[in-house]
Amino acid sequence: RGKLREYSKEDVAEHSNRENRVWVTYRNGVYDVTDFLEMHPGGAQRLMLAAGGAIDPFWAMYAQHNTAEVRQMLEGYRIGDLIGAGASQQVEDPYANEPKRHPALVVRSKQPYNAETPVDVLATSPTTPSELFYVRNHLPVPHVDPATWMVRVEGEGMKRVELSLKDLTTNFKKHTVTSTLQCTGNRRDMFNDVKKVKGLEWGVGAIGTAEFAGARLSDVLAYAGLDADNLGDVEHIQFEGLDSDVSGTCYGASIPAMKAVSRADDVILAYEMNGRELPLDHGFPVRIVAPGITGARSVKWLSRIIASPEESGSHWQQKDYKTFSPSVDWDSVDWDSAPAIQETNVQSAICDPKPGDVLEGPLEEIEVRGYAYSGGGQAVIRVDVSIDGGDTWTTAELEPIQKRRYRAWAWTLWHAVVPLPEGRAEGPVQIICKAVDSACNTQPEDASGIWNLRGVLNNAWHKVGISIQ
Ligand code: MTE
Ligand code: MO
Repeated sequence: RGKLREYSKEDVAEHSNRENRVWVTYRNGVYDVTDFLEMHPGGAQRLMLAAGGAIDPFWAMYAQHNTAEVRQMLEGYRIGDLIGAGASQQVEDPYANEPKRHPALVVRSKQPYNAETPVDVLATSPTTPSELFYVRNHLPVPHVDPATWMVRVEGEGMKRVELSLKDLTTNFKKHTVTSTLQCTGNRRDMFNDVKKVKGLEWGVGAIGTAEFAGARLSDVLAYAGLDADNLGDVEHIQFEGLDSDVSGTCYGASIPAMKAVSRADDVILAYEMNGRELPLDHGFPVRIVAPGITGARSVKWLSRIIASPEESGSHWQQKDYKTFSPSVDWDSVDWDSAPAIQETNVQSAICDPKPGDVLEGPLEEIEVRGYAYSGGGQAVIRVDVSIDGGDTWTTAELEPIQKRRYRAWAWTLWHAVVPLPEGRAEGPVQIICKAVDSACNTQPEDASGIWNLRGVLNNAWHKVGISIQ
């Protein structure tokens, strides 16, 4: 290639808006990305954060986007070389201090770290061991000193309060909640069969159940002066985490204030998971656990609680974790037109057998095992299993942890012994499951009618193909 024009950092800095065109640098390359802005997978706004400067720190942060394919695409926008001070400077690796993880976790992305519980151990016990609990991180794991950690509680109708870990553990009653957390993208992989979706390729293992303990959020809000019987303008309780990106934007989410102030809703500031302090990946030292609500709102590494008339303004509340009709795609999506997901739909999955398993025949029956769960505290009242495409169903045996209606926060494990019809003792078998919750909601037969661009809340009948030999 011929010699390219040379630019200094200052030259690049002058191109930080659409009028002057938007330039960025990567290593010692200078790129005019104005025409690429609207095509940026994370949205133009995100790319604008780097306008007039280096994208290197962003790529170090969102390392999953730094692929050969993307770099090649970027090369198409190259207009010159960066010269002078600051050219090709090294970026500090924001992932240099990630915690050690159990090798059995099924990694879906390394940086940020995302991994699911291996299906062999998934739902084999009522609670998931913390080391094998799925991890969903959007950013590098922050390292927090528990001795100096504080949560700031403030906002409409409250006095500003700062609470240390000691305050939380000694001044507030310890409340234990066995709760399932499920990522909004659990089972996303199946959506790709309908039409490609954008997001981590989760199988059935982005879900887990743990015994969490901590201070009730309702107690903490009351302590700060929020009157549960008269919320005034307060509609939402927002949370912020200590994990942040290069621009200083931290992870954030909110839940409806009604849920936050209700004792029966069991939202806690958890400092224990399965009887021990929270692991680093799961929010040490303190996280929110909002049972019955999609995992994304249970903010880890908690730093702030804000009572507000508004929802969290974070990207994850406003521009992610929402559902749309199957006809809405990235070119037509209006994020403001849909509410943020809170309570989730009824779900179930088969964990054993696994896809592709070969069972030794001849067999008269197949033993099937899995989990079922519903949001909003609804209990699971039935799970049906079929091996003939849904013509006939065997009702599974349920092993509920909680049956309390409206407060069934944990999944229900189930197993079924399904008889094989005459003459089907060998060959391929497709096993199907579906659940019914205490609101009598059930799962859709296939994913086409619930497909959505972000690939969230897939709860189509779970189907597992095996064979008997
Ligand atoms: N909180 C912070 N601070 N940062 C995050 O990236 N991820 C959310 C939620 N809380 C997240 C967070 C999402 S999308 C999910 S599904 C759950 O945490 C996952 O919790 P886990 O990693 O403990 O399983
Ligand atoms: Mo999630």
